Amino acid sequence: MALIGSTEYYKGIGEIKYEGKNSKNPFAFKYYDPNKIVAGKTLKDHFKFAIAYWHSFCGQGTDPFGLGTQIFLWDKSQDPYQAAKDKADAAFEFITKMGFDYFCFHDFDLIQEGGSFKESEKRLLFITDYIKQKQKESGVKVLWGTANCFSNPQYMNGAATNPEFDVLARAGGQVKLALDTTIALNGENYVFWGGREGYMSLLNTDMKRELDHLGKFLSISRDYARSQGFKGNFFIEPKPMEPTKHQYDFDTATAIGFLKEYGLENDFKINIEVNHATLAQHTFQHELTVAAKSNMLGSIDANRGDYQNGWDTDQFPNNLYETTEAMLVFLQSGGLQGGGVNFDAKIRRNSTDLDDVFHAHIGGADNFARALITADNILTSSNYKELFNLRYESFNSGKGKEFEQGKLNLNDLYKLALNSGKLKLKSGKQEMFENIINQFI
Ligand code: XLS
Ligand code: NI
Ligand code: NI
Repeated sequence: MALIGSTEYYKGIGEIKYEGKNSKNPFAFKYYDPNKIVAGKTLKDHFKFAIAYWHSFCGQGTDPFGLGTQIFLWDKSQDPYQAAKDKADAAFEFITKMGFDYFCFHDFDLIQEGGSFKESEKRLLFITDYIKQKQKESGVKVLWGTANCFSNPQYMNGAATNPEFDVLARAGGQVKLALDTTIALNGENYVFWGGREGYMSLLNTDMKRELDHLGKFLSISRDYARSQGFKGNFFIEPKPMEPTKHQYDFDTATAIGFLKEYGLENDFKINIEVNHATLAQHTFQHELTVAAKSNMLGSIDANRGDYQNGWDTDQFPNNLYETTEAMLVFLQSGGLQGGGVNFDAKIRRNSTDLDDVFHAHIGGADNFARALITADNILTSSNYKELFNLRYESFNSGKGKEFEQGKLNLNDLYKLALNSGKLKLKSGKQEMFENIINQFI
C-alpha cells in the first residue's frame, strides 16, 4: 500500500502476520488470527483494535524524575505543521504494519497546540485534511477522538468543572473543535475522560455546582455533535484519581449514576480502562459487569496496572487470567456498543528500541485473542453456565419466581419466613469455578 510519506520510519519491520502458537518469530501473532471466527464473529470485528496516538507517537518516556528516553525519528522538524505530518506518516505506517484498523486521538496529539486558540484551530484543520488523505489511502479508521483539556496549565483547576467561567468556555471551544475533527475523520465515537474534572480539596470546592456545570457541558456537547450529524456514541471513561485527588468519574457505577442524574444515559456509554478499574480497587471484570448490566458497555482501554504499585502504569495487557475473566463478561453481554479495544498503554521508559512498540502491541493483541478463545471454550464446552445458573434456580419457579415478578410484598416474605424451618447452607463453589478457568487456559 502506498503511503503518502516518503520516509520509512520502522525500517526492517514488515507487516505483522498470524503464524500460530508454535511460531518462533517475535514479529508474528501467535493467537490473534484476525479472520478467525469465534462466537459468530471474526476476532478483528470483536476487538476493533486501536492504537493510542498519544502513547505510541507522542509520549517519549518522560517521568517525574527524568526526561524522555525514546528517540522518535519523525520528531525532528521545528515547524509544527511539518512535524505533525511526519508524525502522521509514522503513525499510519505503524498501524498499517500492525494490521490494525483503528486509532484513537486527542486533538493536540495530532498537531502541537498553537500559541492562541485561533492558531490551534488553523493547525487542526490543516492536519485533519492531511490525515483524511492518509485514511483514504490506507483504510485506517478512527475509533474515537477526544480533547486534551488537562495538559495546558490553564486547566489546572479543571475544564468543565473549573470555578472560572472563562476556562470552561475555552474548554467548550476546544471540545467543539475536537468534535469537528472527529466527525471530519469519520470517527465512530467520542470520549470524555475526566482529565482534571475533580478536586484537590473539598475546602475550596463546590461539588454540586461543579457537577451541574459538567452535566450541562456534556449535554451541550452532545447537542452540538448531533446537530452536525454525529451518530456515534459518547463515552465516559471513569478513573478514580490522578491527576486530581478525587476524579468525579470515579468508577463505572459513579459515572452511570451521574449520567442518569443529568439525563445523558441514552447517548453516553462507558469506556472502561483496566488500570483505572484497579486504581478504583475493582477488577477489570467488575467494571465491565457493572457497565454491561446497565447496557452501557461501550469500549475498552486495554492496559494493565502493576499490582505492587498504586499508580496508572498503563502497561501493555498480558495478564491472561484477568483478561479471560473479562472476556467471559464481554461475550455474555454481546460485546461492545460501538467501541473497540484501544491500547491505551505505553512501553516502559527503558524500552528504547524501535521494535519494542511492535512487541507490545503483538503481545496485547495475542493476550486478548487467547482470552476470548478461552472464554468462548468455557461458555460452549464446560458446565460453567449451567453451574452459574444453578445458583439462582430457586427464582425460576414457585415463590422465587413470584418475587421476581413483583407479586410478593414484605408480609408475604414474613409468612414464608415463619414456616421455613432451619435454612440449608448452599455452597458458592468458588474454587470449582476458578478451576474451570485454569483448565481452559
Ligand atoms: C488517562 C486516560 C486518557 C484517556 C483519553 O488516564 O486513560 O488517556 O483515555 O483522554
Ligand atoms: Ni489511563
Ligand atoms: Ni484511557
